[in-house]
Amino acid sequence: MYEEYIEILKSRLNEKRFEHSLNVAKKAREIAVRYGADENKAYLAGLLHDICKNDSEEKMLQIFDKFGIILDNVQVVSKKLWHSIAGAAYIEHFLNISDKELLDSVRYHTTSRENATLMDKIIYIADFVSDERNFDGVDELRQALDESLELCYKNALSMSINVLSSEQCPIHADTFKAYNCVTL
Ligand code: DGI
Ligand code: FE
Ligand code: FE
Repeated sequence: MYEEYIEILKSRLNEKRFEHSLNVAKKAREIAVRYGADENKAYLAGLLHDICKNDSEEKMLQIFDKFGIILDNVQVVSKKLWHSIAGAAYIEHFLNISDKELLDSVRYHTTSRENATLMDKIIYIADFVSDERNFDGVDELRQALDESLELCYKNALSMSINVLSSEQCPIHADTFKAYNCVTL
């Protein structure tokens, strides 16, 4: 069932990113089982979430152009946000996947968003705590996840905002909106 997608990923991603995608898929399925979401959808969204990560800027700009995607000011300068926007469009239009929940979870896997769905949160978190991640604080995030999805989600958003602001990067409004609407 996933084989055709795995072959496509292998052809589009470098080895490290391919392994990351498999790990995120596995983690997403695990979180979905634990927190009552569709485990197959979570696995597939995890597999595909970084499908455009190794694309050139030109290729992603072509995708935006082809599908009428207009970037806002922060997105224009934050090229690291491009792969999630391009990825969702690629999956919809080239892989013919129409499931909105899956597409949105890929679209918002980097910034998250206001009123994120359970699937959005699962992919956002799985991307953060997948097996190969080893940044400072990742074990605390994994512990938080054992306790509460919301707690882990809030801590991950907070960590992103801290890291980005310490590096004086622009922070997308979707990240702040996501953070502000967590009720904990
Ligand atoms: O694609 P991954 O590396 O697996 O993870 P990701 O999609 O979460 O991308 C993380 C990168 O995106 C990381 O370098 C930080 C950057 N990023 C996330 N949110 C923002 C951002 N960069 C800017 N400038 N603004 C954001 O809001
Ligand atoms: Fe990503
Ligand atoms: Fe990722």
